[in-house]
Amino acid sequence: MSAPKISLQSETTAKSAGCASSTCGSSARPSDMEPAIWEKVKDHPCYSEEAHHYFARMHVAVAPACNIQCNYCNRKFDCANESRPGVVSEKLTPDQAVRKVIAVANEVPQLSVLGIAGPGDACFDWHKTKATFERIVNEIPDLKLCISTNGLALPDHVAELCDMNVDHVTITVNMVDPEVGARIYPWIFYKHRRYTGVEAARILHERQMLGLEMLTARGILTKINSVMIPGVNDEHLIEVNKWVKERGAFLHNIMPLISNREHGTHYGLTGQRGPKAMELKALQDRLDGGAKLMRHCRQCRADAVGLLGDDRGQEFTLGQISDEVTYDASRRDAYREVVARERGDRAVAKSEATELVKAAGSGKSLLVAVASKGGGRVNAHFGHAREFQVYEASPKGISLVGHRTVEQYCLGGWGEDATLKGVIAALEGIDVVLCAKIGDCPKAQLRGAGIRAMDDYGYEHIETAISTVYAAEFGAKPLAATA
Ligand code: CLF
Ligand code: SF4
Repeated sequence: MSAPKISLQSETTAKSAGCASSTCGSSARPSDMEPAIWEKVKDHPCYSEEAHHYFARMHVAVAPACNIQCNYCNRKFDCANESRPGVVSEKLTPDQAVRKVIAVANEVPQLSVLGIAGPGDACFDWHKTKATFERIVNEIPDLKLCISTNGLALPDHVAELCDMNVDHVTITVNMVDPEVGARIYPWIFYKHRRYTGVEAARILHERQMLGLEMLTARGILTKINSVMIPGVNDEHLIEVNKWVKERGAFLHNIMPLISNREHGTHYGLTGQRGPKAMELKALQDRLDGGAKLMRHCRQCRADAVGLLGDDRGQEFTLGQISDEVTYDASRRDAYREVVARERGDRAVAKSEATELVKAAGSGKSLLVAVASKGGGRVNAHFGHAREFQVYEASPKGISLVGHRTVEQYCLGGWGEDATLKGVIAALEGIDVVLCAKIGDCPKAQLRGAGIRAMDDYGYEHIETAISTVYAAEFGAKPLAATA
């Protein structure tokens, strides 16, 4: 049987000139990362920003029970179009989960990680989490296993996580001061007892720190997720960042509170607002130099499937999966070979782009929103984008600093004015939009809002396109002229 034909995405390489660099097959490991760590993160879309352009995760919703209550959570509410942790369309038994993972692995060659992120707590609902992982290790041994937990039951399962080769654990830590915690957690259930108030928050805090220390001691990479709740813990997250850095956290991911009245959460019902995109960025910028930040989180559903910015979960509901599925590794294997070549070329392009931006010596920064379908390229049409990746170009280089979710503006060849207004509002603070194609009308309306939209760099590597715009803006020579 011949190997299946796989490309990154048909549009991704449409204008690339083929493999011109000498880095084909390069692992493109960043210079500041040890080889053993790179091996663990290079295919994990959450732990490596670079990997998220190429690789996908899937969550299986096998763990519905939870041992605490967070004021931002209501697991009864479900909307298939919404992306928010704890939200799920159907809960699965471990057997159903294994069937679904195999079906997805056969269809989504980018799949590299299986995560259990609820819809309750993966460590509290431990038997289902463990049963699922044990079966998957036998079926698809190279799939990375990952869990997300509130941390209360985590210390009880660290040894088993180690035994199952789970390399990646996320703990949600919203406070290190129980007084702050009492405003986030009304109760916890611990050792057959219910605790409330400051006492509940103190126990949770101690268990979270113990779990983190145990994972660090065993070399398991631990990411800390924190929900930024304005007026409750926003300033306090600076302290949280220090604590988790001292205890060996690999990444700190600060996520905006999602709070709407219709979600029925305590915060939603009491009018607690979430932060604006620029408030989140300002806090993240203040943490520069602390625990390394993750800035590309998409706040996934507990049944998400696919690249981080492109949830395909609705294509893989149980009703769409046949009763008998057998794993076929050929598509995933072929895809990995393509990615190895592509990421080597991208590393060269990124390094050249960074040099160009630094050489401009302007001292200015530019916030650029990019429409991308993956592969690290400017390859989505403005009207088709459901999110924009936000990059900052500054004398320090070019970095991904977040994303903005939008409603798709163009459906079936025409766009709604009201939708466009929402897109423009979501792009607040952005200087330039880069996309593969944009019409005159949205371009003009963006210009009216002070945002320049360009489709001159369609299908380029993202960093190459940004550096060319930056150089043109601030007076340095464009990349082509320096080659
Ligand atoms: Fe899932 Fe979480 Fe593992 Fe990733 S998600 S359990 S670490 S595989 Fe990723 Fe989603 Fe953000 Fe989580 S983008 S919410 S950080
Ligand atoms: Fe909801 Fe997770 Fe909090 Fe449990 S830990 S209440 S599932 S957000």
